[in-house]
Amino acid sequence: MQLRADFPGVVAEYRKRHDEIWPELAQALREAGIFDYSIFLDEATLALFAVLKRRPGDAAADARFAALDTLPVMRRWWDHMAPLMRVEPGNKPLQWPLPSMFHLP
Ligand code: RM4
Repeated sequence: MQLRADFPGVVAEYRKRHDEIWPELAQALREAGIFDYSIFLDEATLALFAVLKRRPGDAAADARFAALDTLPVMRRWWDHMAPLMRVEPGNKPLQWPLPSMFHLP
């Protein structure tokens, strides 16, 4: 994801809004099987790197994860965050995959 450099104080505001994440959104993320979710900032480029972990083997949680983008609370959150982030039409944050370069299990 990508923060917008033209929003004054964007880094502090992005952190503040996530420190105050809506309980309803946190609950939806957990119900989608997410048990560990972090977002890191590249301060030089304002790129955000998100990594989340999900519990395997729960088909209902898998279905909720697949449907996360359609939830009204997620859409409201995206609208709330859109002034701070580069977004697609509909305000979903722009996202792009990062190829794995190394993994030592
Ligand atoms: C991010 C972005 C993601 C959401 C997290 C909680 O800024 O909106 O879509 O999953 O917040």
